[in-house]
Amino acid sequence: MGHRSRSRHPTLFASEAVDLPPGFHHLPGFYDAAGQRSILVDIRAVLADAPLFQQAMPKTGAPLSVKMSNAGTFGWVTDREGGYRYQSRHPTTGKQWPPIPSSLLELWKKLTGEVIPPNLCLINFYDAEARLGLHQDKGESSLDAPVVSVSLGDDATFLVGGMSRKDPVRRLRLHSGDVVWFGGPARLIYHGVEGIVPGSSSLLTDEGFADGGRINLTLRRIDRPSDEMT
Ligand SMILES: O=C(O)CCC(=O)C(=O)O
Ligand SMILES: [Mn+2]
Repeated sequence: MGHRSRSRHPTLFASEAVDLPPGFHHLPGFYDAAGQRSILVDIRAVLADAPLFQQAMPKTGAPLSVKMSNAGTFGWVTDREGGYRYQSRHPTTGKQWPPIPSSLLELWKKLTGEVIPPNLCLINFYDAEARLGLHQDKGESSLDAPVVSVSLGDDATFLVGGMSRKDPVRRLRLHSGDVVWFGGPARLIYHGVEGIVPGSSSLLTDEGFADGGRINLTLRRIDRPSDEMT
């Protein structure tokens, strides 16, 4: 296999991305069609209790293009006044987040071998215009525990960077049913979502999510006693 020359942002898709960083795992097709539907049933129940909501950037209040919700003891929330934070309640309903579905707790254990379960499941919904800029999963999330993420619905172009924001970025095409997880030396890797490929999967529309799009579920562990929560 010849080496292709590397531009600043080389385009590499899953089958070519043989040199993912140590600690970064991409499991294409981890869930088959039935497995994907089953997870979506669980997520639909979570969203019925904790609907997707509009996040906003700290200070500017600029809206995030990705709509979000959460399950677990903590949820990730951001708005102009409060900035990025983890909190126990949904910002618009005021209710505690529903529990993380057991299917996802099992996934976490199976993949990572971690004894302590995740206590946050961020639910990201991407429509045709949504994207997520390069970032590290930092804040109060535990650096000892990995991050596990499940893709459902339309394909996404996932960006895998390095430990510095300036490091070259490679593009990884994520399909419905793929799982990505990263920990150890890759725990603080820069990553993001450049965009989705609208209409590339019928999973969400088949399951009654009228607008199609992509759902991503991100499991993390937050190291903070729950009695300190807002
Ligand atoms: O949507 C994805 O695949 C990644 C989501 C992500 O990085 C995050 O929520 O922190
Ligand atoms: Mn992330």
